[in-house]
Amino acid sequence: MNRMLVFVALAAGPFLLQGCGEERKATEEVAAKPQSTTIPAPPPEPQPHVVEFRAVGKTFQGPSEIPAGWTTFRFVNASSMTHFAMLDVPPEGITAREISDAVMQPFQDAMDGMNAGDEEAVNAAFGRFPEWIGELGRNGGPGFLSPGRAGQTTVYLEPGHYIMECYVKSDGIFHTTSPGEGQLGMLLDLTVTNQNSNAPEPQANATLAIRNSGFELVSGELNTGTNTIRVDFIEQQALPSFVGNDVHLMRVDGEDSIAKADAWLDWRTPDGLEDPSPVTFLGGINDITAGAHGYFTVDLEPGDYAFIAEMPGPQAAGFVLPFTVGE
Ligand SMILES: [Cu+2]
Repeated sequence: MNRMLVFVALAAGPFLLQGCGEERKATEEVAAKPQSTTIPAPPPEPQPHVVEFRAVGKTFQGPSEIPAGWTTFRFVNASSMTHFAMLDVPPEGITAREISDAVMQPFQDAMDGMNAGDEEAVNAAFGRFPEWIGELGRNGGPGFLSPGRAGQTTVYLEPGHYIMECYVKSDGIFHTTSPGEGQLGMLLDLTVTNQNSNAPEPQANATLAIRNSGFELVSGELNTGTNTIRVDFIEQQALPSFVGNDVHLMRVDGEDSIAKADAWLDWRTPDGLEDPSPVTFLGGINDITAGAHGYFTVDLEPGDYAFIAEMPGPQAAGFVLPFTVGE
């Protein structure tokens, strides 16, 4: 068949089909008539858009592409370690592989130097950071979560490229550090498409404000059962630990729980961020730009808890807010 014949056959196709279906079409119209008098059903309520990511061993598992808009990250910690899932916004064209080589390896070398008390090695490692490190942005993501738990954190995602990371340590090695040539640690490329999920913003029962001076519960209260906490990042800062303001929820089981967590949350010390964590973490939300906000949802049993930040000395800085939930 030459090209012209193919065209003729395709063009004739629909007409031939229509001819065959004429009789059936008339019958359908009669049957459909009573329906035209019924009131059309209201459009379904927009539902939260939930994406699930799992921590398995020292890896992230989850979709590589998700729609834009309000996105609820259901983070399942299926491992025996504490993890979190910070969302980085890398400079244009920078992938997880490049971050691994150019940023995470120098961080590991610096940590090794700190543990060895070798200041020269620490400075040499920090000196290897690429120029673009200052352009690395952050967009929240689930906070610390103890083994076997699931957490829920909701953030607004613009279309673009994100990288999920967890830099808890095991045996002095950051989870972000490549476990071997060509392999990625806890770093995951995530593409947010131009399509918007149109998911609604969550409804919160309490609002926590974050300023550079610390936490303040500005409205609502925490109750037994399910709580959704809105977190307003009113101010953001560059801390000496290279990160900024965030909030995590911990259980206060004993008198020294807060002191233990306070010491653990500085990754620059040998025991800092080293798994296992000294307290139980129930989730939270990582750094977001000043002026933005996000949410996290937790189920609380009666007991004592505290909001706490991942930074050097959170308690002295105003970033510990204890609270009690009654029966
Ligand atoms: Cu981890």
